[in-house]
Amino acid sequence: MGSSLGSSELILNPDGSIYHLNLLPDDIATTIITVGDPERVREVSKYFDSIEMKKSKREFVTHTGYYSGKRISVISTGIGTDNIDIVFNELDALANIDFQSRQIKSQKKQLSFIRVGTSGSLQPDIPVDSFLMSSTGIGLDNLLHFYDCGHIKNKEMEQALAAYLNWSKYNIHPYAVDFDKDLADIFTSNRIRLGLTATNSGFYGPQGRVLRLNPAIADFNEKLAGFSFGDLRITNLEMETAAIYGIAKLHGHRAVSLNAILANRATGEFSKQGHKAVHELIQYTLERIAKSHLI
Ligand code: R1P
Repeated sequence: MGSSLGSSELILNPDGSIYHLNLLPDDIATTIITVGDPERVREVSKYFDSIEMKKSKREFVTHTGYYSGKRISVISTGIGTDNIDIVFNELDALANIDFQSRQIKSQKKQLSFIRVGTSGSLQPDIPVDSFLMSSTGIGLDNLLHFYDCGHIKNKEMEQALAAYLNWSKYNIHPYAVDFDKDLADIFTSNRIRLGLTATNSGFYGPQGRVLRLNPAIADFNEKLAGFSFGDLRITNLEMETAAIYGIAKLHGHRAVSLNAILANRATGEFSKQGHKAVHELIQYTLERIAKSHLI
């Protein structure tokens, strides 16, 4: 028997639910769609054949139901890798920690995470409203540096990135984590391209946007766009994927990130029908899950 987790380590609400997500272990399915926007949760669950559970707290809205015989949870993470740390640690706790004994279960449950998010392209030839699956998440934030994670990273890519970017003088130490290939196979088709997705900790300066503040790195997006690894380029920039890949893999879960490209940062274009593109990606995701081995 391992030692039990203390009450400031594993924080439970008075009803026994996990601290931020406000969920009980039975509330979640093993297939979990994550979205950034809390409003997008019902845009996913409106396609479900039945909804068994709806709960929320802060920006974390969760619906669980059935689509074509598959039990699916959809949860909003809000924006950013700091929220990913909370959501993914708490979802793992719901699956793999016994809340009565406060001990880690000996038999682990593996969850499958599918991010359905939005993103900006860094390459002029990747148009707005297209779909992109992230084969690797490249973290420019620092979340994964707080975990013992050497064994799950794509070290070859990390080394190539560090040498190419040479951004340690800005305290940027990129980490690279790959998608789960088996899970990705479910979503692979000629409708969705593959790319390397950079994840950063902000929307403006950390994505090369200049409103009134001067950037520390003037050619930030162009430099990212110039990196290639084999056939793959850094294609897009958003705020969650690398952290999702990292925290999911560290827990032994599977993750894939699907992006609707709403902006093209290289051409300056922004989608005029972003809502439609996101809806099509939601439908694509659900149809692929329906036809898959996921339960
Ligand atoms: C920024 O507007 C947000 O949109 C993107 C970014 O990753 C960030 O969370 O994704 P979502 O639309 O999934 O939130």
